[in-house]
Amino acid sequence: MNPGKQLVGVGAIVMRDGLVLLGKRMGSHGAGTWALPGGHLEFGESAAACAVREVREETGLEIESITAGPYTSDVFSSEGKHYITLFVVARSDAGDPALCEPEKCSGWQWFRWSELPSPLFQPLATLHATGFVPNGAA
Ligand code: 8DG
Ligand code: MG
Repeated sequence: MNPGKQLVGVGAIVMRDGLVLLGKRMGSHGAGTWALPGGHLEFGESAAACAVREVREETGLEIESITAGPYTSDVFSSEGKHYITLFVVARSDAGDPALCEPEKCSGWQWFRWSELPSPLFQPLATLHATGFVPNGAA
């Protein structure tokens, strides 16, 4: 067991024209998988504020109409990590996503929720498998 190692992450489901924004992870656990923009919830931070901050840091995009989504619980056994992921759903209406952290992400792309690429980062795969569909998804 790994007491005290459970962490909270936020995954931002950023929608535009019915599509959702994903980036391919590099250099950390889940390397090579497609993930939502997101990251660790900081002390005292709301999930919505974390989503705004992480999306801005990672893509340069601004998000709005932020609503709370479901959460998932995922154990990454080989890394000994256990994450609770809080998902938020938001919209981004303008601008192209920039590769602000090229050492962490190899590229951003828009996908239909019904045609997500593979492999998916585990928390997103878990969420997708529940049948959850974000509002406004094509
Ligand atoms: P930070 O430490 O700067 O806050 O995070 P980061 O540098 O953006 O690292 P990250 O690996 O992108 O995210 C931190 C953790 O958040 C990641 O190790 C696992 C967790 N996380 C989830 N779900 C999701 C998700 O859907 N997307 C992203 N990007 N991270 C997630 O638990
Ligand atoms: Mg991140």
